[in-house]
Amino acid sequence: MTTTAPTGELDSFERTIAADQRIEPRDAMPEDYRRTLVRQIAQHAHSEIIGMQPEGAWLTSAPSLRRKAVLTAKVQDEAGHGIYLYSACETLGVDRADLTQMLVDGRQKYSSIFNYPASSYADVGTIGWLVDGAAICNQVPLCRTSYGPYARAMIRVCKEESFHQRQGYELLQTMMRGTDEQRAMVQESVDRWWWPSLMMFGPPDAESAHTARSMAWGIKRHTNDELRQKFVDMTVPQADALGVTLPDRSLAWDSATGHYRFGQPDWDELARVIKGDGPCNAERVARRRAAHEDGAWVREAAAAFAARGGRVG
Ligand code: FAQ
Repeated sequence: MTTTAPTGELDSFERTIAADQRIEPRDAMPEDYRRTLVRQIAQHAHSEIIGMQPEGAWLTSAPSLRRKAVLTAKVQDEAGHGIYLYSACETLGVDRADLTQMLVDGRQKYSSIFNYPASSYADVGTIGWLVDGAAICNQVPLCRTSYGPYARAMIRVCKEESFHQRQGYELLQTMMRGTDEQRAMVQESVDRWWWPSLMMFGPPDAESAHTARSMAWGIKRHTNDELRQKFVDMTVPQADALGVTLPDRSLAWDSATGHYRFGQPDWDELARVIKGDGPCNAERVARRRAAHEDGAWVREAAAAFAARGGRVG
């Protein structure tokens, strides 16, 4: 293991982790711990920012002023989450501008889920229900992650994700009380998003490169498969209450384990989407790159203003 600190100082790191206390930015930490956090937090931040695109595309065609206000608030929240997370990442000695550059150059990842199209308005509801629902399952335990700034950022993020999930579910409930055509839209949307939502938790534990190390360091508190199971257990009763069918014939309650049994997502598809070959990868990154380039003048103006000591004129 490479380290950023002398061995004695790393003893203190090991003691802090063993006592389940938080590591703070000025504490000594192994270089691999720092690098793992930068990778995960940056990917998480990029996901929040790229994740604005599928729903953001529906802002101009929301069916009422209320729906538009709710969706605008949600999409703005995602931008805020990205900013908290980039800030948390910067406490590890990296620069947000470099992270953004790595995203638009394809050198850093973001969640596979945002490479699927939002092709109907029902998708706004399904993203809130399933994608934010999966995000909550994954992120509530991250409020106890071992790195202090990441854990603190996650507390606020989770409160807001909870509102996002409810607004999505409420939208779907409204559509399910509507016409046959609206009910069919909801079912078609759920059919498309169910399996990609299960893939958000990452590959199966047996194939997960980082889980064991990240669990030992307290960065991850549960494995990918544990969180996927938790999501299924939480979501099946919600689907029943909504009146939709989840597209998995092997879904069944297992009274022996106290959990639902469910089928396996197409793991080859996840690998393809992660490598950049999903339905919308090229479009999402191109859009992010264009937005970054369009914002160059704002960054230049802000830098010039700061260089003058914040004085106008
Ligand atoms: N997509 O060894 P593992 C949201 C990569 S935010 C893409 O299991 P790890 C809010 C992984 O990076 C959603 N890549 O990795 C919202 C690694 O590649 P690397 C984002 C994936 O880190 C809602 C390789 O595969 N949430 O939704 C994926 O231990 C609605 C091996 O995998 C977070 O980022 C994937 N699904 O576990 C916004 C939460 N899965 O880096 C807008 C924090 C795996 O070696 C609208 N992150 N990979 O090249 C985590 O909890 C973890 O990083 C995991 C992956 C669980 C995602």
